[in-house]
Parts: sequence; structure tokens; C-alpha cells
Amino acid sequence: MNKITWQSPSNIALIKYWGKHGVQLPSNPSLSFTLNECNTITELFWKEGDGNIELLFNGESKERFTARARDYISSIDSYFPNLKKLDLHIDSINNFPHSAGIASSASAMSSLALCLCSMDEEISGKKLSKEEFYRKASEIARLGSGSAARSVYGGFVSWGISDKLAESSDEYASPLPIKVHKSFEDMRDTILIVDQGIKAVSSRAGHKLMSRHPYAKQRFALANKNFRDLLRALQKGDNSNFIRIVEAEALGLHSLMMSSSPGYILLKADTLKIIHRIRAFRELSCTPLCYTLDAGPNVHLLYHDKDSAEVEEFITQELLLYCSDKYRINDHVGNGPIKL
Ligand code: 2P0
Repeated sequence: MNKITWQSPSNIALIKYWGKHGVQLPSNPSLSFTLNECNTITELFWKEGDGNIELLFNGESKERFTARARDYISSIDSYFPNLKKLDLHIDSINNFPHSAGIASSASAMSSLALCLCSMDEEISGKKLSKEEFYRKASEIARLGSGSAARSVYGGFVSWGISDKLAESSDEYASPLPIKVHKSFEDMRDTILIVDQGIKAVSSRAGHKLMSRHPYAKQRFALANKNFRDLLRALQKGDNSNFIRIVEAEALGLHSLMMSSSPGYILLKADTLKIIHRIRAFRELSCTPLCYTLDAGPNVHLLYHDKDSAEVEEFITQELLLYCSDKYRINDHVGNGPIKL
């Protein structure tokens, strides 16, 4: 069999994608940074065949993931005319807990999309420019999972049309075309794992509830404003606006879940305890750190590299007691996927 391997990271959204329409098109622009440590390595094997697809996730055959991969691959066959004449074997390894709200679908789907695009180049013999290749990979990744569109690039990445970015698109993500202030370039993200369990409501179901959410219109307008304001804060190195917007987006995301119909809560008591501790520590120490949340109970603690020693002491003394088995992942802004 032929083989392609890509390693692709997860990302953490600062401006949240929550709500979609059409074929995986976002209802508002989102902005994330790509992580360095949390990633998926996907090996894609192929040979001539009849469109059979097998998948191993962390070395095991899981019916739920295999069914999702089959649906996904059949949904993108118009992009890859050769797919129906191939048998595929996908072997994906995640180095962090999946389905616990650390955007594992972002790394899994982006690594698979990159493998499919590389395979297509090998089979067709048509090589795209680097820019075209990543743009196509982002579009293909988006069709698997919206947040995956952003993971094909390193650094700070946006996805979705914004009047502030001329080249922005709902179809694919792009690296931020602005110069991010150097204090944010090496941002740290310590992920405090409050609960590793599989969450009760999937993001896919959560997005769907936004289509009849009573606050949808206000949310999409606010996300656009927060997106514009965050761009300015990132450019200027403006910590106080960065913290204000990022925390408002985190709480706003979970407020949307709580006020959906039916409403649901992914936060745990320890999530809230950590948030209170972070606020108290910031007030006392004046260290510019803040939190964000993905679609789950785990807390992403964001801070500058220069404050790492002080924040590490805070984490070990005050936050680890709220983490499941004192588990946390030290991560930071990464450079994006790697072809292995
Ligand atoms: C985001 N999340 O911007 C938001 C914020 C989680 C919280 O996108 O249905 O797995 O596969 O497009 O991308 C998680 O949802 O959803 C997500 P689908 P996805 O990162």
C-alpha cells in the first residue's frame, strides 16, 4: 500500500465559532491560535480498490469514528475524483484526550484532510502551489469539522468573512494577515483538565441548537465586534482588551449552551473554582493572564512566556487541586502541521 503521514495540531479559539449554516459555513468569523503539543498523527494508506474505508483510532477500531470518516469521505468525493477507485486505511493517533472539549476533531480532521490532499497530488501528479495546497486542505478540513479549517496553519488564524479582513472567507481559514504584537507571538496555554470524560452534548449538536437560538442574531453581531476589537488588541499588544474580550467569549459560549433549547451545562464546579482563582490571582498580582474555554469543562489558562515562572507557581499551588489526577497540558502557540 502507498502511505502519507501528517501530524496536525489542535487549536484554541479566542473568538468562538458557534453556529453554522449551509455546508459547514460559519455564522460569524472566528479567531484562534494553533497549539504545539496537542496533536493527531494520521497515516493514510491507499491502494486500488472499491472505496472501502477502514479506520483505527489510537490503535483500536471504533465504529463511531469509522462511520464518521466514511460519511466525511463520501461527502468530499467531488474534490477527489479518484476516491471511489481506492481502498483506504486510516490510522490516527491522538496524544491528548478526545471528545473532552480540547478540539480533538480539529487536529484529527485537519490531519486527515492534509493526507487526502497529499494523496491526491501523488495520484494525479498535479502539484499545487504551497498557498493553494493549504487553502484546499483548510476547505477540505472544514467540511469534516469547522474548527479543523483553522488547524492547517500555525500561529494566529482566522476563519469566516469579516469586513476587517479583505481576503477572509467562510470556505477556508487563513493566517492572520496583520502583524501580531511580539508579546502575543509566544503565548502560553496551560490546559487544566478538570474532566477527561466524553461530554454529554457534542459540538455538532450544540451548533445545531444555534439555528433556533433566541439570542442568535445578537450573538453573531457581538462576535463580529469582538473579532474586530481583538484584532486591534493583538496588533497593539493591548493586554487589558485582550483579557476582556477572550474571557467574554469564553463565558458567552457557555451562556449560549445554557440558554439553548434544550439548555445544557458542560461546565463543572471545579471549572468555576479555577475561574475564580484566576480572577483573584490577576487582581492581586497584576499579571496579565486570563482563561478561555472550549466546548467542555477544561480551562485554558493563557499567559505570556515571560510570566511563565510566576504562573507555574500559581498553577501548582492553587489550580492543580481542581484538576483530574492533577493533569494539565503545557502548550503554546505552534507552527502548524508537519508532513512526516
Ligand atoms: C471553536 N468550537 O471555534 C468552537 C468554540 C468549540 C468551542 O468549533 O460541527 O468540532 O465539527 O463543525 O468544529 C467545536 O466544534 O464542530 C468548535 P463541527 P467543531 O473552536
